[in-house]
Amino acid sequence: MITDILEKPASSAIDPFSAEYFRDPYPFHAQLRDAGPVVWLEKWGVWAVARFEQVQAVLGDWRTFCSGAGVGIVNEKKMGGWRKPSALLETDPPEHTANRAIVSRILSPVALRALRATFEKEAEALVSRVVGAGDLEGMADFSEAFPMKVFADAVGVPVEGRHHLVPWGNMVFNGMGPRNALFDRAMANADEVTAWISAACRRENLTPDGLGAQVYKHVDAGEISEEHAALLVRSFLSAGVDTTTFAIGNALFCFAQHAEQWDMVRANPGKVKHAFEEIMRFESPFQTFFRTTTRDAEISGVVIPQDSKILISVASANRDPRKWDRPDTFDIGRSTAGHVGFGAGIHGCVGQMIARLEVEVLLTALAKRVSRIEMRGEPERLLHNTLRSFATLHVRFHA
Ligand code: OVV
Repeated sequence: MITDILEKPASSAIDPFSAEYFRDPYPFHAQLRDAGPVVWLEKWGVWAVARFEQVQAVLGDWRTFCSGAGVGIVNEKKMGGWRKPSALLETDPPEHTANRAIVSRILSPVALRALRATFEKEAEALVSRVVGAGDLEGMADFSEAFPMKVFADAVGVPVEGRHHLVPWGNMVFNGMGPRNALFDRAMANADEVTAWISAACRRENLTPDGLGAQVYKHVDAGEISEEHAALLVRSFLSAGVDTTTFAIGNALFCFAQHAEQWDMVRANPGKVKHAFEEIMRFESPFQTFFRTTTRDAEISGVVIPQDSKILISVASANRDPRKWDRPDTFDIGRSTAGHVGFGAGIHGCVGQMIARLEVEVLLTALAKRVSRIEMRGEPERLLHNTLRSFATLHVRFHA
């Protein structure tokens, strides 16, 4: 029990779940960082950390800042959530450790090597379809099309009904926010979408050689139950589509706006890998999520009571001038070491290697064929409780 209040906490009226914030979060990030190391958000009655140092500290201390009460704004231990908690995202050690070990092996770099050739072939095919094809809607026709094909194939999801993965991702990630209009809209068709997802996670509906089927090997080995395997497969479907779709969209936007950076990639395709890390820093697709205090906790001298929700803005940490030089400059030549676009600590993105593989392969294929990514008209910003990208992004890929 901490008895001395060391510092008076900063307080802010900023609403990180408002349309104004989603349209341009960066000035709000600066205000939150400057307000203090941890800030009370009056509108929702939760805390927020927006500086790099404190974001890293919170993510590094799962004993104090747990995930088992959910990583959305709702305390799922107290209130219950809208879905059964994820066995990976919303658990703490020791349960988390065992689940993570299973998925981590399935998604390890060595295990993923077998996927590269197929991803490359599909990337070439997609790029061939879009290059010189005139005006395209870069989200649906490109950014979403790729993961929906290669990731869904890799997991081994049925082709029929696959479109349900998009509204499901919308439910999962908007569902981490408060009960606002975005939340309600995402849940509008929840029963039908959930039914399809549940079925897709079952052994008999997965291809026998995919990543999903590999989870069921642990059932055969007597380690986990059939239901538990289905829940782990659900994590692939929840975390693997929107995140990469939106990362690709953000990449198109960054390179359309910074043609000289695209020229650098084209001049040296070996730079693609690193360029993706800068995209993850500069326009992190997964912007915010929560932790919950397991006890009275101290952050830089401020006492946060037990059972408090803390918003973690990885997006803000990735642009904190206390950490980064010229944080608001998109520069594929900079060091991106330490960015928290994939999170950090024991919950750091377990799928980051497959995400990197997808984006690297796709941007490499694009760099070979496309001299310029031209934005056609104003992109339409996606208003979303946790993810940052575009609803529509009209582009033209010049040969
Ligand atoms: C990282 C992430 C995001 C969304 C859902 C999940 C994980 C999950 O495990 O369900």
